[in-house]
Amino acid sequence: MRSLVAPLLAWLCVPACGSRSPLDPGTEQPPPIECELDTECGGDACSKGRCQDGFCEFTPVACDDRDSCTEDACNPSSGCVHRPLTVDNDGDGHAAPLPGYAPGEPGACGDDCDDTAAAARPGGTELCDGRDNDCNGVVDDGAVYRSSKTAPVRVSSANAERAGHGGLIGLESGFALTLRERNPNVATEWETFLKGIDEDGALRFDSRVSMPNVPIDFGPLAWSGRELVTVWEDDRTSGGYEIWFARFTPDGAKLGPDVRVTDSAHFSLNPSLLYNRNEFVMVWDDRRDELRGMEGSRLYGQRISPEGDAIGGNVLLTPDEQGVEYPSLAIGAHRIGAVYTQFVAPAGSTLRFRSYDAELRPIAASESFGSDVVDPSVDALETGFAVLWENYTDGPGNVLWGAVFDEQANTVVAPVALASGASRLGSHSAISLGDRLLVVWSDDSSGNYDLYWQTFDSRLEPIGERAAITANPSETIRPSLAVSASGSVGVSYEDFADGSKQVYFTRLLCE
Ligand SMILES: [Ca+2]
Ligand SMILES: [Ca+2]
Ligand SMILES: [Ca+2]
Ligand SMILES: [Ca+2]
Repeated sequence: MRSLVAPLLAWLCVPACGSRSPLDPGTEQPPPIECELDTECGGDACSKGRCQDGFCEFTPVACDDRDSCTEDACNPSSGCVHRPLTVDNDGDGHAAPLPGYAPGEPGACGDDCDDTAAAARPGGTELCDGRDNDCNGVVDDGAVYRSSKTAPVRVSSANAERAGHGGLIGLESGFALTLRERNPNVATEWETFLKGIDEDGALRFDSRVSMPNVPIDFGPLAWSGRELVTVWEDDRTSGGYEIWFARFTPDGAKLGPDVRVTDSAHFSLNPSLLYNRNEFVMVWDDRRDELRGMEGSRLYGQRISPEGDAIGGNVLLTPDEQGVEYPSLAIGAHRIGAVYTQFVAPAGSTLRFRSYDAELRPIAASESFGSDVVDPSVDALETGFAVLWENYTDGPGNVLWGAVFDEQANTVVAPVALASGASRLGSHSAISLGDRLLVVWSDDSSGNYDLYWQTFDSRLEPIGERAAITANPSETIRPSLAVSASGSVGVSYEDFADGSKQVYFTRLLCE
């Protein structure tokens, strides 16, 4: 009986085991091994041999550990290997959840709500440190903030003719931000820097983002717990702007060369960046499809591993829409939320919210809403994704709007004015604390643009009164917010107080 098995298997394999022809020696099974004793059959740690009816029979070792959070495999020399599907990057004893799972929910294989910080883990004690230390979904539970009484610090270089800033992010020690500066002694119009500052704004490091004489734009920042990433657009290649990124240590040392994300026949612009608990996600607007008759830009995305390697290729995120720009991203409990502008005739620039899974597959989309929309942002709250935006018609509007959508893109809070009353309101930034949203914006209610801040609950109801961050005679615009490990909220912004546009830093203190 046994002698029939091997030839029978070989015959069964002809149609079933690949595309090679039956004559291809690659499809032949090894000839049966004749034996009298089990010891003649050998085998290894993954396949036990025994002698049965005069021929060796091999039985694969079952490596199923019945744990859905491990990948079962067999090593011929050492035997079964059960590799955990999730890892504990910050070493606090709790792994990050699998992509698409909320921390600690069934199937998540991890319950660390923030695997970039050992100070945040289930069972931790809440501190005023910008982290959700006890993983209850709320950052710095119950903390209140007050404006710092110390004078703002200029962050842009003393010799910069003018400067602007991109991203701001909190680190274990202080903050990092991206700036571009115009220096009269340098050939390129702009140079872009990654600067590290301490809690008081004093310079810790000053690194160039890209090589000299590559005219690049500043971009957003993300932090994996080990490395900083910034992504930007530049036109060093012919044929239009492309998306690039670079990685840095928390001390500002650049890790490897610039990495090109797009190879698009047309402009790729306005990248947004997110650390999606396990990997980086970049989304930008791209005009590559105009050459195929599509009008206007569409959104594309790219996943990047923590080590800086591409995961798959560029992904088209808005297949049914054209004329979309200015994406902003946030990570919710299960989904990535994205908001972007969409040009719709005759309404003009409207907004759309979409959710995606961890592989950037679209889950749900809102209807278009708003009119004359500019400067959209999104942050994840316990109630859903808070979308904020402004208006621009013939000039800046005078309202900062907000709305909340759930992960299925249903409206949780309909559009509501978060700030109004000035004649012009020009820019904003927000950070989520889980159950509340800290918002800073620039308006001219003092007679010129100054910065104001206010906290809103997760239904966008105001908590307390608005308060001024700046009160000076110069125009103060474009705030960015980030929270540091000391719990203070860093505010970087642009101001003309020195006679040209420069970048400054101040902070709100956590109590
Ligand atoms: Ca962890
Ligand atoms: Ca953690
Ligand atoms: Ca908490
Ligand atoms: Ca905390």
